[in-house]
Amino acid sequence: MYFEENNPIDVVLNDLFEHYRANVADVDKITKALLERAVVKQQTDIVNDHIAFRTLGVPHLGVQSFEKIFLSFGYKKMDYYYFEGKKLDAYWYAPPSPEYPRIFVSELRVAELSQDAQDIITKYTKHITADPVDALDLNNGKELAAFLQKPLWDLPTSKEYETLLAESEYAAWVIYNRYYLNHYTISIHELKDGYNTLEEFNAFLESIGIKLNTSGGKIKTSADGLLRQSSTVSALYDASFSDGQVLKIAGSYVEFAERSVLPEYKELPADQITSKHRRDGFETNNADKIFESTYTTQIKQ
Ligand code: OOG
Ligand code: NI
Repeated sequence: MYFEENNPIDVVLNDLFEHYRANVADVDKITKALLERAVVKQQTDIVNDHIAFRTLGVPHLGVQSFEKIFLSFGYKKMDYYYFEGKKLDAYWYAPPSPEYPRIFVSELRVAELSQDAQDIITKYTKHITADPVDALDLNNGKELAAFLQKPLWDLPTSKEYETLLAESEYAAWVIYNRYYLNHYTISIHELKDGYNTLEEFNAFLESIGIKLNTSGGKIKTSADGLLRQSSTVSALYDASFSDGQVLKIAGSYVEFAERSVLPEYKELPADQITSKHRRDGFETNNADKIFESTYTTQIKQ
């Protein structure tokens, strides 16, 4: 939850978060435990480092369509990341002011998949012949929020889902989950002593029964050592397919980020440190492992 004002960015972020917490049980589980232990006084004291979305690289969809919503809120497109093994491109977007979360948007390189996988994705997306975001009133927060919950294509069959899953877990995730918020991220460095390092926070999470992503180790560390991230593993949800089959599939997860103070601000007193003094952006090698929070290889462990 963010702010009370009625501007589009707040309406959209609030609505995304409400759907996300209703779907991902770990969100309320973690929040409740933080409140009980008086780590925070209220839910809104938890700082949201960033949120993430996944898209398909086909005409009229993908980053260049999706980003229009957030660019209209004053977000600024920042660095590009490439994930060779997973066939993904991604960008991050800096918020219009520091109280809003960063945004991380990735896109599948659909043209690099097998013909079978491409055919499935094309079957469900070929009716999209104009950028759906262009039809929206970007000043209308309610309309934008509804758009982000609205499926743009039909449900696939369970067999099509399994074909995609065997080749690209990401493709399977997007074909079923669409533009669903993939995760929100708790800023660990903003919490009180005892909880503000990732080692301590992960120990807290495991003590309340949260399962962590272990790909590349529980803590993923950037080359400069200043951005450390960990994440939960998605639960499995019963998903109904167009052929009437129900499969257990991945949904969303929760991430945790610890951003250290940049070397040039090391001498600043603790009470003067704000977000601009900390490591910003993302890190390819961390992200590559965090994507796996929805992958069968992590969930089935
Ligand atoms: C995004 C994974 C990357 C990060 O913070 O580096 C990421 C995803 O799973 O869609 O969230
Ligand atoms: Ni993330």
